[in-house]
Amino acid sequence: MSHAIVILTGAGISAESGLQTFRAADGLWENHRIEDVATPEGFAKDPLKVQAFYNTRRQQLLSDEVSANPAHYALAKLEREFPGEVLIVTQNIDDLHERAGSQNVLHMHGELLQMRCVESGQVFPVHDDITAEQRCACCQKAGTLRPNIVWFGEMPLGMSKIEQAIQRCDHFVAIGTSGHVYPAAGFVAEANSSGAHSLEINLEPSLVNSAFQQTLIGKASVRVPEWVE
Ligand code: BV8
Repeated sequence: MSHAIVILTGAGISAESGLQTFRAADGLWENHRIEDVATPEGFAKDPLKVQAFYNTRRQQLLSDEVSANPAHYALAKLEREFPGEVLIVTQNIDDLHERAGSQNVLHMHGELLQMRCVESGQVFPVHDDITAEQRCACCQKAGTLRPNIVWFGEMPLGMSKIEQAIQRCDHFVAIGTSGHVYPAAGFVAEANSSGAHSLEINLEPSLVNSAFQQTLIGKASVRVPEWVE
């Protein structure tokens, strides 16, 4: 039987790369709850505000201060050396797993460096600001571009692929996620019922820590390379 590992990562794996986590910002941005800004309703109500929120985070991600950290590199090494499949299901919208060399990465909440045409659903790479006046390459209309990001109330990406991978895996590892957001926080229960060994690596026990068979507490940049070794 081929071995397979599913690794679920959250904002905590990118914290030491200089990217803010949600709970550290106690879910706030310019005194708005992320859950209120990162929603289709928030975008419909004030697209400029929401675009500005993501333009700021994109600039931060592309700045020289932000780079992959030892946790990202350890997972890329695991993918190269493990004699089976390693799938990273990330809730993060940054590209730090890819910068560290991981190839089998599924961004279930979308990607900050992509935008999507609301008319056609076509996805484009983006490396600078998205503005309201910008004409879309596919429909030539201004104002039809949105961040290719899954907002609260929207269906996460790749769910059937994720569910199949979890059913098949024999190791399920969650790294740097607080267990607040579903359906990601429910994956460990699925992994346990498909007989996988479940491990949580986090700075503190998550809201779903009791569902994990094993826990490693500590910083991802320290614990993940230790675990990969
Ligand atoms: C959906 C993109 C349905 C945006 C994101 C009540 C019960 C259950 C569910 C719900 C409910 N009410 C509403 C829902 C659904 C909702 C939800 O779960 N809400 C929560 C708030 C209750 N979920 C959804 O809406 C999802 N969609 O359910 O669709 C559906 C079905 C059919 C058809 C249509 C729809 C969509 C959720 C996706 C939202 N988008 N991101 C953006 O990024 O701007 S979520 C966003 O927040 C992140 O992507 C991430 O997932 C989440 C933050 O979570 P974490 O990654 O865990 O980060 P956090 O800061 O919370 O934790 C960091 C952890 O790291 C901490 O534990 C910390 O201790 C640790 N840490 C810190 N430093 C380190 C560290 N660990 C190690 N080392 C360190 N150095």
